[in-house]
Formats: sequence, structure tokens, C-alpha cells
Amino acid sequence: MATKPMPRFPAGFLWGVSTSAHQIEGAADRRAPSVWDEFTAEPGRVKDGSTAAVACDHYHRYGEDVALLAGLGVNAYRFSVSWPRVNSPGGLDFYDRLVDELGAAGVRPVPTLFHWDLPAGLDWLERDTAARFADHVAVVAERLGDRVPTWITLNEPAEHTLLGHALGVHAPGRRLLFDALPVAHHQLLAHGLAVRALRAAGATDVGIANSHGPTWPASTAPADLAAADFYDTLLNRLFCEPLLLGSYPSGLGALMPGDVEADLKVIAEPLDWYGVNYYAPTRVGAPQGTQSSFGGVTLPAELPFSLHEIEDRPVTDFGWPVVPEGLTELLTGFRDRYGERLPPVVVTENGCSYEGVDDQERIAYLDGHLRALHRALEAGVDVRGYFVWSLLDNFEWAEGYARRFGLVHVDFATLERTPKASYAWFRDVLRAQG
Ligand code: GBH
Repeated sequence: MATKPMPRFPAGFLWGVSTSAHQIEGAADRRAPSVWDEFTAEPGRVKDGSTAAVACDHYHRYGEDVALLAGLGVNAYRFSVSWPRVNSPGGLDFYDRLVDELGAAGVRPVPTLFHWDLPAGLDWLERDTAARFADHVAVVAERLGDRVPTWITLNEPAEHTLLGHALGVHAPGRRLLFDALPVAHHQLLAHGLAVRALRAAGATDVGIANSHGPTWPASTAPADLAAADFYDTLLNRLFCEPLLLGSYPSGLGALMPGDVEADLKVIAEPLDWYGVNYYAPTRVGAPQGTQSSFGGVTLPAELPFSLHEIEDRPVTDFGWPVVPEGLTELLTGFRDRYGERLPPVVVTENGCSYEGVDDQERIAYLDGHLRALHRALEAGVDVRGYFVWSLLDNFEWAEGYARRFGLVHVDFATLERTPKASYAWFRDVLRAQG
């Protein structure tokens, strides 16, 4: 473990941990079904055959979990509000209780209004889903707005489009490839409508949590550079330029449904801050014309790029490379690209999957990434917060319970929580920050 003292972050910095409803709550019998419940019920979709019906049982154990947050010393907690639960009788009562418990513990609630658990029967291919989402947001904001200062509209529309609708490894399991682009547009529209609904309810601190990472070309050969540029456009620019600049990159707007110019005015509603979820860079090369496999995902031959391992790097249990300086590169790159158009940045997720309670590798990962974040601050990026993914080991989507991202270990047989070495390490970092 690194012993150099952690540099100081600015006063008022948000220090937090993140979770999401479907991944931790359980109590599936107390809410309507989501597309993830349907997907999980199909054989072979989730690797270990598990479901999120119980997960961490956070729905019943939130008091214990808020005590873990208080013990950690974070000043913010990012969770998500389950839309199917809000649609069920009494569903909002749970978030009422959670928000009150957080308030009593002195932890700022930072809810995400959509983290992939779409109510069953809704579909992001339908434009109307965006309007339905805005209605949902208005209901939640009306109920919790007196105690919630900070809101997140969507979690990672890029991954939800790519994994859920283009490649089919997440719910709803469609393999539409580029025909999934309307799913991106409708989520971005939903984001803009949600910002308006939140403002109408008096919210003054609104952001999004977008997934981003540097794209590293496989070589300097023109075909590799072009493929990497295309990948960067699809995974990075497509999901931030409509918000920050009010336009789609590289003519992609022509592929979107509806009155795109009018929609972009909604999508570009000004944000108070911009959330970045960072895990690793991606090495991208020219297409190889064959089906391939990357990170356990089958990539069809038709894709106009290929993905490659980043060599000479340690990898996490998930096989993702550990590249802390990718975070500095990402944030300074955003600042250079978007300048004044980029609002203050919050890292809304960063973390890694490792086994064990004596998780020295997680400590090294987080330590390295916090120092890399500080270098972005020193380089002039206006960074306002950092959230570790995740508080608890949880239901890791298509991987089931096999990947453990928590600062707190969960025994999924007994639901017992055990703080890991990384929990004590993060607590000490926060104490030293004051
Ligand atoms: C997030 O998605 C989700 O918001 C969260 O729910 C989830 O539990 C968490 O991360 C952990 O997975 O193979 O090296 O190219 C993260 C989306 C997509 C980011 C795959 C890393 C591949 C890294 N991730 N990506 S690599």
C-alpha cells in the first residue's frame, strides 16, 4: 500500500460511494417488474444463474447500510431510485425513509433517477418513454425535493444503449447494432426533459452520470487511428456533445429519429455539473472482419472497429486494465475539447472488482486513481467530487454475484456485511482530508 500522503482536495469536495437500486435493494416482491427481472428469467443471460430478487436486501437493511456510510465518513451517497418501485403502491415511502436516515447521518443524498431498471413494458425504442420518464421524475422530485439538493438524471446511457440494445448482453437483450441509435436519442431526450422537470420542482444542482474513458489507438496506422476515432465518437462524444454543445458529432444526428434539431434544444438544457464514470481506457484498432470476443462479450464481424488488450498492465478480476493516469488524460482531454462548455466535473463512479476482504489491490487502485484525479485538479480541471463504485458487493448485472466491487463484503447466503481493508483505508483518507 502506498504510504505517501494523499494530496489535499478542495474544501467542499463531495466524497461519496455509489450504488444502484436493482443491484442492492432486493425486495422484488414489493415493486413492479423491470426489464432486468424479465432478462434475468431467461436461461443463460446471467452467468451464475442468479437473480436480484434479494440481492443485498438493502430495502430491509438500509439502516445498517446508512450506518456503514456514516462510519466511512463520506459526505454524500449516490443511490438510484427504482422506477418500477415508484410505480408500486407505497414505493416512494422507501426512498422517503432512506433520505431521512441519510439526513440524520449527515450524508447528502444524491439520487440517480434511472439506472437501467426500466419498468417492464416500457421500451427505449419508443419516443414516448422519454415523456413517461419525465413524469416519473416529477413525481419523485415532488416527494423528495425538500430534502434532496443534488440530482442525477441517467446512469450511463452509452452502456445501456451498447450493452442492452446493440450487443444484447444486458437487458433488454437486443442485438440491434447501429439500429440501437434511437435508444441513445430517446435517453438523451429523457435526460433533457428530466432536467426541465427537476428545475420546475425547484432543483438547482442537476447532473448526469456518463460513462467515459480515453480511446487509445492500437497503432499509428491510419486505419487504426480512424477506427479509434470512430469508437471515441460513439462512446464518448455521442453522449456528451448533445448535452454540452447542443449538437451530435460527425453527422450522427442524421441517423436519429424525430425532429432532432428541436429535441437537441431540450437535450442541451444547462447542467450544474457533469458526472463521469471512469473505469479504464479502451484500446481500439481497425476492424478485423471476423467475430471476436472481448471482456466476455461477443463482438460481431460487422463492427467498424476491433478491441484489444492493453498490455503490460495489471488487470482486475474482471480483466479490466488498471490505468490511473487514464483518468487524468480523460478529464484534461474533456477540458481541452470543451473548454467553457464543460461544467464542473464530478467522478460519479470509479472502482474495481477483486475477491477478498483484505483487498490490497483495491486500495492500490483507488489510491492511484485519487492521485490521478488530483493531477487533473492541478492541471486546472474544476473537479468537485469523487464517488467509489461501490459501497457493497452487489448484483453485477450479467455477471451475477461473481464480481465484487464493494468496500464492504456481502455474504450472499447470510447477507452479513463485513467492511474490507479498503473501507478502513478510504475512511482514513477522508479523515485526513478533514
Ligand atoms: C458501471 O458500468 C455501472 O454503472 C454499474 O452499475 C456497474 O456495476 C459498474 O459499472 C461495474 O461494472 O474491458 O477494460 O475495456 C460500467 C461500464 C463497461 C465500464 C465496460 C468498463 C470495459 C472495460 N463498463 N468497460 S475494458
